[in-house]
Amino acid sequence: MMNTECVAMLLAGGQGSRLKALTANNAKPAVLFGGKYRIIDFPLSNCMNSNIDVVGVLTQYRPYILNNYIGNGSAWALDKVNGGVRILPPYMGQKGGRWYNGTADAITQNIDFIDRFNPEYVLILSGDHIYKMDYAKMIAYHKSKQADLTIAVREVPWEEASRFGVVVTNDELRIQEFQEKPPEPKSNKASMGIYVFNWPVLRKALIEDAQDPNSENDFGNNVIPALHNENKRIFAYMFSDYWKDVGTIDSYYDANMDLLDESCDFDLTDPNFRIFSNNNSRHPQYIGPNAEVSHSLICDGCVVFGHVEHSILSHDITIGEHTYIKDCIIHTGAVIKDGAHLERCIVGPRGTVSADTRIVASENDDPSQIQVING
Ligand code: ADQ
Ligand code: ADP
Repeated sequence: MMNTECVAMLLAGGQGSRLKALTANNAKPAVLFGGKYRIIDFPLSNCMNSNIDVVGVLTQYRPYILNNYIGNGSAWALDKVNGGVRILPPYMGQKGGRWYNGTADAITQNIDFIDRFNPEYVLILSGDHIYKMDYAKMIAYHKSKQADLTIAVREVPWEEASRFGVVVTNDELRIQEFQEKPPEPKSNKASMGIYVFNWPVLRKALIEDAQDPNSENDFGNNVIPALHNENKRIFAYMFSDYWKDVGTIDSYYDANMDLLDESCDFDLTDPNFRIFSNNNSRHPQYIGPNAEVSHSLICDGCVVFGHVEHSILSHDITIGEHTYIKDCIIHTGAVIKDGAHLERCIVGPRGTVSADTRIVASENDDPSQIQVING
C-alpha cells in the first residue's frame, strides 16, 4: 500500500547561477556530486529511507538533464503506479508558459497534484542540500507538538546567520520570531528550508498568499511570516548531523572534499541509510601501469595514466600520461591531456584540458581560489 499520509514537494527550480559553469546548461539539483551522485540523490534517497512514497519535483530552469536523470524514479524505489516521483514543470497556460514566481507559487500551482493524494502533511524540501535525514522522525515530532508547521533548524556560526532564515524559540522550541535573511540576526538558529506543514493549513495560506498582490510568493519572506502573524503553532526541529547547502562554488567544493576527509562524520557507506543514484553501468576504471592514485574517489569508466591525489573523478574521464591532478573535482566525460597540471580546479562535464596546461587555482586572482573549467 502506498503511504500518502505525507506528500513531499521538492523545490528543484532555482537558477543556481552562483554555481557558474556547472549550471550553464543544467539545473542545480542535477549537478554531479561526489563523483557518483547528483545533488538531488540526497533528498530523493532521504524520502526513500523515510518511507515517503509520493514526491513531486518542481522543475524550472534547464530541466532536461534533471528530467532525464529522474526517469521513472526506480533508482530511488519511487516508481509506484500512482505515487512515485512526479516531475512538475511550471504550468503552461493558454497565453503561453510562465515561470514559477517564488517557492510558494511553485506549490500553489500544484495544489491539485497534492489534493489527489489527500495527505495530512506536506513536506517541503530543497534540491540543493547535501545531508541525510530521516523525515519520518521530523513528522513524528511535528505530530507530538501538535504543530501547524515544523521547520528543521540547525545552529550555524553567527557570522553566517544572515544568509538564512533565523528563528527565536522558547523552551518548548516553539518559534517566537522568524526573520528571513536578516542583516542583524537575533539568533544563530538557522532554518534549513525543510518544512512539514499540515496540508489544510498550508493550502489555505497558499491561496491567501496568491491573492496578495504585494507578496513575492516565497515561503521565507511571505508564507511563514503570515502564519506566524496568525499565531499558528510553529516549532523548530533541531538537527545537528551533517548538512551543507551547496549553492556556491565554495560550499560545493568543500562538501565534495568532505567526502575525502576521514574525520568528517558524513558517511555514505551506512547500509541502513543508503544514498541511491541513477547510473548506467560502464567498464571498470582502468589505472595505467605508471599511474599514481591516492586519497581519491574514482568512478566507473575512468582511465588514469597520471598522478591523481585528493580528487574526485566522476565517470568516463581520461587522465593522460605525466599529468598532475591534486585537490580537483572532475565531471563526467572530461579529458585531461598529457602533461597537464591542475590544482584546486573543478572541470565541468566533458571539459577538455589541453596538453601541458598548468592551472593552479592559488596562482590566479579568483577570490574563491577555485578555478572552474567549462565543459
Ligand atoms: P534560499 O536558500 O534562499 O532560502 P530559495 O531561493 O527560497 O532558498 O530556494 C529554496 C529551494 O527552492 C532551492 O532548492 C531552489 O533551487 C528552489 N527554488 C527556488 N525558486 C523556485 C521556484 N520558483 N520553483 C521551484 N523551485 C524553486 C531558503 C529559506 C531560508 C533557509 C534556506 C536554507 O527561505 O529561510 O534558511 O532556504 O537553505
Ligand atoms: P547516466 O549515468 O544515467 O547515463 P550520465 O551522467 O552519464 O547519466 O549522463 C548522460 C550523458 O549526459 C553523458 O553523455 C554525460 O557526459 C552527459 N552529461 C552528464 N552530466 C552533464 C552535464 N552536467 N551537462 C551536460 N552533459 C552532461
